[in-house]
Amino acid sequence: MDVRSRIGGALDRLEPPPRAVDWSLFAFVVAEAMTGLVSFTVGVPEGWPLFWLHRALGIGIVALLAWKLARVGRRLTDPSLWRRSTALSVLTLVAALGTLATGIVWVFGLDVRLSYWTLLSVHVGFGLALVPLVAAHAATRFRLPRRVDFERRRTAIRYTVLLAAGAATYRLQQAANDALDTAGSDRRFTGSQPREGEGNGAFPITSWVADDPDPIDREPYRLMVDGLVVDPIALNASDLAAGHETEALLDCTSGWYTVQEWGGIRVGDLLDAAGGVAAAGETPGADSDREPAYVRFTSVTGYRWSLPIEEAEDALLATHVGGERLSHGHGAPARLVAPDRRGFQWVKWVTRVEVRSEYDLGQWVVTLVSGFE
Ligand SMILES: Nc1nc2c(c(=O)[nH]1)N[C@H]1C(S)=C(S)[C@@H](COP(=O)(O)O)O[C@H]1N2
Ligand SMILES: [Mo]
Repeated sequence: MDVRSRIGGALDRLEPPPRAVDWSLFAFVVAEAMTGLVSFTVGVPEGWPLFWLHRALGIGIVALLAWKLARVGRRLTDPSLWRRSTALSVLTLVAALGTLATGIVWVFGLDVRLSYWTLLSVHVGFGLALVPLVAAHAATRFRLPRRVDFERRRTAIRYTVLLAAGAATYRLQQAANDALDTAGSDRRFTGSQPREGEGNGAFPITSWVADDPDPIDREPYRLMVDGLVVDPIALNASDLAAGHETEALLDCTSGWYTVQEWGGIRVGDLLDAAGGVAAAGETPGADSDREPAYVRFTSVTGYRWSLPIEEAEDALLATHVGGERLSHGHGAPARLVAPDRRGFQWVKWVTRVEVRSEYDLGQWVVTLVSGFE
């Protein structure tokens, strides 16, 4: 047997039965949406396996889609086979190809922009559209999976090989990036591309969804420090420039990162200025038995995020970047600098710092809708 037919034979053995291909595509797309969304919250290098899983699954989808198209492609190309559901199939295919293509181009480090969207944002858009499309598409030709399609040992081997081949392909791609010295080789483990330079002009101004407040006047500006603290206070803009400096990496989920020197006040010092965190029983009033656990940072727009107290104390409320006073777009007079957290958690235009006892579930919604009328 020559090498060609050997590889062909191996590929044939790897190919799941038709119904299993369909169900696997559905499961892989759902898994991609989940790993993709969860990866948005990961900023520490130990989180790398999640990103690798996302890439391996994506390459798995390429293989599954190739098998599927080899089987049913004629239903799309031969007009006599068109049915009402064909339009949906085509739409689903377009979304799938769009997601795959943007993902693949992204790993090569190409920095194409569609207006102010990075290719990674377009990838996310296609991916989010793909989930309901795949679900609707599956519903038009629903067939329950059968036990014979997922015979245990073969299934386990098949999917292990598929994912391992996906991871190996990604590893090869990285080697190609390094060898060809493409921009892709400078990417972080999160996939983000570097933005070099220092200060306000060195990195983009990014609002997560719709936040776009008017510039804040420094004179009337006050920062409230309250909640479970001993002596709630209001500080003005110059109180905040307390001369603490820290280098930290901002990694935005739209696919870029930058390392900057941030200046401002340590949040721990800020809480000390308010008499310190009040232990349970120390605050007057009805909620005196609350145990302080989180510090919540709220923007003038309502956008907000909380950090566990210990982490918050070491975070910075920044007034400066790269030695310059923060520009309005980057969050003046003060923005949160939360090392190891993804960019969307670095609240800009902070007007309130509040010690709380409870986890703030609402922040997940508020960051998506703040800024809308
Ligand atoms: N109030 C507020 N803070 C915000 C955002 C926002 O939309 N509103 N966007 C976040 C996102 S998604 C990122 S990546 C960083 C970007 O900071 P930059 O605009 O200074 O680059 O700010 C974060 N802070
Ligand atoms: Mo972001």
